[in-house]
Amino acid sequence: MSLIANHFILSEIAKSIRSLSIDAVEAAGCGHPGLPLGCADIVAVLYANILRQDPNNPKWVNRDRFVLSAGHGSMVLYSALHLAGFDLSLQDIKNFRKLHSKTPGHPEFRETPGVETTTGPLGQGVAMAVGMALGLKMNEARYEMTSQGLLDARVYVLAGDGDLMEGVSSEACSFAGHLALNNLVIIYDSNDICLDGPIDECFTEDVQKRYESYGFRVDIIDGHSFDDIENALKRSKTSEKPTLIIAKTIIGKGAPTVQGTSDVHGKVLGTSEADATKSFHQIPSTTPFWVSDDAYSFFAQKKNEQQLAHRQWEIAFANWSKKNPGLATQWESSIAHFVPNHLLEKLDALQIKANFPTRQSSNAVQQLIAEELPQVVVGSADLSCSDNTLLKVGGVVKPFQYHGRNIKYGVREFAMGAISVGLSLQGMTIPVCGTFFTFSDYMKNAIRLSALMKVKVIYHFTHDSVFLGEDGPTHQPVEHLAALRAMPGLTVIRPADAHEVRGAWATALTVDGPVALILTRLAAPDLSVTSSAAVSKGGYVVVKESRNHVDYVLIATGSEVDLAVKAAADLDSKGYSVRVVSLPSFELFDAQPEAYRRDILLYDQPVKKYVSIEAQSSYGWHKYVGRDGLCISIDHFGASAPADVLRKEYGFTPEVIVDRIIKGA
Ligand SMILES: Cc1ncc(C[n+]2csc(CCOP(=O)(O)OP(=O)(O)O)c2C)c(N)n1
Repeated sequence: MSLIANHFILSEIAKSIRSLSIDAVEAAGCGHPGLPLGCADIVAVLYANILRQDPNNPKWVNRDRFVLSAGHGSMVLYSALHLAGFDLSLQDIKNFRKLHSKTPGHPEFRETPGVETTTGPLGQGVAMAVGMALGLKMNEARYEMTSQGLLDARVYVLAGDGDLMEGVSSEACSFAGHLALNNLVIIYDSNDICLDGPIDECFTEDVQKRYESYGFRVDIIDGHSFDDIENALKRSKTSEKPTLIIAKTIIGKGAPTVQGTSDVHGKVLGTSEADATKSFHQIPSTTPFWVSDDAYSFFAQKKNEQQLAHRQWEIAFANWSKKNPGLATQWESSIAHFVPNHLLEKLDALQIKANFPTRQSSNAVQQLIAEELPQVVVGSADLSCSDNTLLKVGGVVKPFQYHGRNIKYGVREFAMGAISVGLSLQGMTIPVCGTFFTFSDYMKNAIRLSALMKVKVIYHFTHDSVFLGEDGPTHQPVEHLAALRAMPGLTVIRPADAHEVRGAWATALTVDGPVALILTRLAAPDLSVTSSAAVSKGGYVVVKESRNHVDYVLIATGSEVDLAVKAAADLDSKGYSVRVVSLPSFELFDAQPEAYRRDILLYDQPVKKYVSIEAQSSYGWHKYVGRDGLCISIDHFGASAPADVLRKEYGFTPEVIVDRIIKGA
């Protein structure tokens, strides 16, 4: 029989959350008191009576996840984590919003035990939670645990009006409803207020009907009634559908002059309003950062109980492991993100048809990886037959049949990105997701969150230049490589041929954090000079100069390496000495020792001209070619025409390139 907080204890917990939130925001001189004051009752019920967690082991794989999608209300989460006994001290609470604190302005993954994901960009918390819920379902099916309760954790989200207004949550919830993810519960803090004022000025749809049409079960409750909250959360456990609980709350509850208005959303209360709010909630105002002793002692007991439950799970898991040694080994390797050496060796030996476009070589590589690594799951935003992400193994993930390895996200790129981040955060999956490179813009902020959190997602972007042809400029990426290369923490790899594709995948599996593979739909001749192993260094010599001096260093990526090699041969025949460098990844190359980089790019000897050749924007290339270098690039939108016509139009032929190099402009 588990320990249940009664109304008295729940109100002591809610008071403590409000007290800590008021004082932390006052001490920081900034922050968002409105949400914590409005949602303290909901969060009290969740942490006291609903969530199955072990604060001593915040990474326990079968823990319930709580995602504060409305990340601006971070103090409600920090207060709850402190009370529940996570490693977050009162001093940490006092350091709210200070440099290097465990309590940054918005929750940040890896900074605070118990914070499941970084949130703040509204809507994405909901979408990442969908990914976590899907990850739990997929792994429960993969490890045949459906009837055993060993991976039956649930995902709870607290979302505000802003989250539900954002398109990404609509995409993700439409998808969650389709897949019947009944382990997902979204609590909607429906307080009728957003940052700029009342929501009836901008958001008047019927949310209940919308979510019902997605396939959710919807409850409407009083978000300040402990019974309503608890009953709705309990009802969600028996639903065959995901649940939306519309909780009617008062933003800034108890703040006498600002409650129920946008003035309490994101401004400090000030001393007299803070005191009056405390007095309304019967919080002693003489003790700053007051916490109820009853709340502390309830959670102290609860923590022991939670630890025991976790230990019992470990015993049951050990029994399961004995009976299922093969699956147990897979389980451990999935959690450890282990990539066996023999896979890398097999990858290196994989024979790929000559002249395959890199998107197709990549598909051949994926089949091998998927056979060896069951944790790899692949999905596409309705382009799998074109971005070449379909796996032969495993089938498609379907409602109530989650064992598939292919996820059909439909045309929902942003949600695909955020759901993939959630899949990765669940901890047992390496998600791969694909679309045309130009639509990476739709996913951009999800990619950014994966980079910020350093979580592994492999983005599979194809149709990587204007030379995709007739679809025209809407589909032709131009500024996209520069934009992704500018993102800290993301490794961008644009391989030139099948050898480099193999190397790109080996790196994608082993390097820390997210990776974007940039691939072409055009035939990529087997250059035979490129190398799988060298990709991990980001750049290497593919054609060595034929004389003792060097006139030109040509640096190219992807499909333009072939062009560079051809141009170099022509220049050589005209008496010039030329080196060609393939540079599939700026990030990997920049991480090499300086001596290596100087050696590859010949920075210590006189070179007449450095030339970059890449069918995208020149932005960023001058760091390699220098101010006087020549960038053969596409710095304008493309056009609808066959690829060969565009090549001539934009001067991407060996003849024009050679001519420009000799002229130096
Ligand atoms: C994508 C995104 N756009 C804008 C913001 C800035 N912002 C933070 S909170 C907020 C208002 C959200 O309103 P609501 O969800 O109702 O929160 P409440 O006022 O109830 O706290 C806005 C616009 C953001 N964090 N993320």
